[in-house]
Amino acid sequence: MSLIQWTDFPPLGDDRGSLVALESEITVPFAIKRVYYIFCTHPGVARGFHAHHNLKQVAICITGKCRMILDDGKQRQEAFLDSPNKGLIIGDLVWREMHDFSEDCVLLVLASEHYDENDYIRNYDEFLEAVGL
Ligand code: T46
Repeated sequence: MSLIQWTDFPPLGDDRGSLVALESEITVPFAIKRVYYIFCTHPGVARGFHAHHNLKQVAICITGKCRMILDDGKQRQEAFLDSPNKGLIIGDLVWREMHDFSEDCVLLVLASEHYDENDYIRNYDEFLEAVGL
């Protein structure tokens, strides 16, 4: 099974320009409790390197691009985020890393839960234990 699952946002633009609507529990497959965005990432910086016990997210590159690695402990796959028209769905207990941010990258993330540092697994060995490997 592929770890890389996308949700597509229908283009609603017209001859004036582009428009995308993100709809909770419709094109975003959960009720959105939190929105955050990552931008002005310094050159060469990689982020993430953790998993979550209970957090579903959709990540959308609004401008620019970055590369996301998802890892379920058995397989490691990568996705290139470079379109405001599609979101990468990231489920529970998936290790994620973000690399190769372009200077103009704005990564918007929609989350199913409020921020909770206790939900993070920031050690890869603990992550493998959590997924039963
Ligand atoms: C994820 C990837 C894709 C908060 O206080 N509230 C928040 O909602 C978030 C997301 C972060 N923070 C604080 C926690 C840290 O002190 O902001 C700081 C940076 O967070 P972190 O190092 O976790 O950032 P990333 O870019 O490594 O990871 C983030 C999300 O935290 C994470 O859930 O899946 O983006």
